[in-house]
This record gives sequence, structure tokens and C-alpha cells, in this order.
Amino acid sequence: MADIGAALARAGFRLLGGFAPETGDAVPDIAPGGPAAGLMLVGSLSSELFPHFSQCAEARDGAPDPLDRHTRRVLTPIAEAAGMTPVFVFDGPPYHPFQRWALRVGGVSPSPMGLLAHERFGPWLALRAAFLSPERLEAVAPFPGEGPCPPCADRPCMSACPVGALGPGGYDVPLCLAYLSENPEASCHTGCLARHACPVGRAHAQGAMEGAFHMRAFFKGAF
Ligand code: B12
Ligand code: SF4
Ligand code: SF4
Repeated sequence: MADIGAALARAGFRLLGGFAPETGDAVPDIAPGGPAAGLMLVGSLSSELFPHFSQCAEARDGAPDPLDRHTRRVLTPIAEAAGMTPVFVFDGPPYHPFQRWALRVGGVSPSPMGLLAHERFGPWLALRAAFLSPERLEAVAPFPGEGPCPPCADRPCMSACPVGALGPGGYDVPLCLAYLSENPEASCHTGCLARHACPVGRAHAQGAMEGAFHMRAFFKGAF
């Protein structure tokens, strides 16, 4: 576990923890009839990943989905060297329930935005991959808390959106996209204002360059 964590850290990723899957976790088989007996969850923070990603071939080749391709190329050999099989957040549709797996690992709460907020990293933790092991893993939970949202009474994330795209009914994706489309100069194009309004994990907030990269991918992917 320590070796995998160190290999991931050298590439700008983070080992978030692991658990022994149960039926309700919807963890796929490693091979037909070969259930996964352990799952390790891999995430990232932009401040740690982008120094690596911005220098890689995928970031410069002009082909689609550079971050996904970079992630697959870098993480696959790390998983395989440890005898594990990687699955990725972008595999799908149908997608694997990565947020459900992150809730199993702990340290996060579902925020009213739909994102998970982490007790140390706030809404800035990205999920990237899960390494599936044929051998049973004891639960590893470096952040065993329940996340920052339950005691957050003011919920500033909920009032920051200029068009009220986040409300009791969830995230109104068409409303958000319409605003972005009609307002090409809006500051949302370098990062969602609701996410930036969260006071937790401010030190890990995406910078304008990383935020613009993700918002472009989100916006372009929708059309
Ligand atoms: C499809 C998808 C979307 C779709 C639809 C989201 C939706 N309304 O369900 C769209 C394109 C809208 C989207 C947008 C974004 N997404 Co998205 N998305 C996914 C994806 C690929 C699959 C989700 C899914 O269907 N899972 C299958 C179900 C069965 O799994 P589940 O865990 O049980 O399902 C949960 C989610 O659907 C979640 N959910 C419900 N409503 C919303 C709303 C939002 C905004 C999010 C993020 C999640 C969410 O609740 C479900 C129950 O727990 C996941 C990756 C993954 N594989 O999980 C990323 C993921 C959920 N997205 C993520 C992010 C960060 C975003 C963006 C904020 C990123 C961005 N800026 O580009 C944007 C939001 C736009 C903004 N204003 O900033 C992160 C969330 C990280 C976290 N800390 O929780 C994920 C995990 C990807 C990642 N690499 O980390 N996303
Ligand atoms: S502002 Fe409060 S409710 Fe919103 S994501 Fe942050 S901790 Fe959670
Ligand atoms: S990107 Fe802007 S419009 Fe969309 S949900 Fe975030 S704050 Fe609202």
C-alpha cells in the first residue's frame, strides 16, 4: 500500500484509501467470474496533478480527452505492477459509481452541489481510478470523518451561483450551460462560483488555468 501510494504521488495522484467490496458497492468483476476482493481508490488535486499533466505528450497532441488518456497511460502500469486491475472514472456510460466508493472510503460528505466535499480538500478532490485486487484488502481510511457538509449551516455554496442552478432540486445542468453559453466572459468559465464559495480546503482550490481547462471540457462535452 505504501509503495503504491509513493508511486502515485510521484505522478501527481493520491491514494485515498481502500476497502473490501460488498454486494451493494457495485464493484465490477476483475475478469468474468473473478470478483474483486479489494478496491483502492485513486484521486487527485489539480495543484499536484497539473505540473505533471501540463508537460505530458497528451496535453500537446491536440487529440480529444487529453487528461483521461494521460490518466490511463500513467495509472495502468502502476496498478498492474501491484497485480491489480484499474478502472477509471471516465469508463462508460454506464459509469462506475465512484462517488459511492469515495463515501465508503470516508472523509467526504455529499454536498448540496452534487459533488463530494472532503474534510481537508473541500470540493476540490477529483476521483480518477480504482485499482481492483483479487486479494482481500483490509479497510484503509486515512480520513475517517464524515465530511464537512453536515455541520455547515450557512452553506455558502448554495447562494453563489448567479442563476440559481443549484437548489433543493439538485443541479440544473441545462440552466448552468445556458448561462455559460450566453455569457462567454463570465468568471464561471475559469471555475464554478459555487465550488469556490466553499470555505473548506481553500488552499487546494483550482487556479484559473486548471479551472478553465475543466470548465472547457465540461462545456464542450455538453454540445
Ligand atoms: C456524468 C457525470 C457528470 C454529468 C452529469 C452529472 C449528474 N447530474 O449526474 C455532467 C457533465 C453534468 C457533470 C458535470 C460535472 N462534474 Co461530473 N461526473 C460524471 C461522471 C462521469 C458519472 C456520474 C454517474 O453517472 N455515476 C454513476 C452513478 C451510478 O454513480 P454514483 O456515484 O452512485 O452517482 C452519483 C453522481 O451521479 C452524483 N451526482 C448527482 N448529481 C450530481 C451533480 C454534480 C455536479 C456532480 C458532480 C455529481 C452529481 O450523485 C450520485 C449518487 O451519489 C462522474 C465520474 C464517475 N464515474 O462517477 C463525474 C464526477 C461525478 N463529476 C465530477 C465533477 C468535478 C464535475 C464538475 C464539477 C467538473 C467540471 N467543472 O467540469 C462538473 C459540474 C459542472 C460545474 N458547474 O462545475 C467529479 C466529482 C468529484 C467529487 N469531489 O465528488 C466526478 C466524480 C469526476 C471526477 N473526475 O472526479 N458530471
Ligand atoms: S459550503 Fe458548506 S455545504 Fe457547501 S460544500 Fe462547502 S462545506 Fe459543504
Ligand atoms: S458554473 Fe456558474 S452557472 Fe454553473 S453552477 Fe457553477 S456558478 Fe452556477
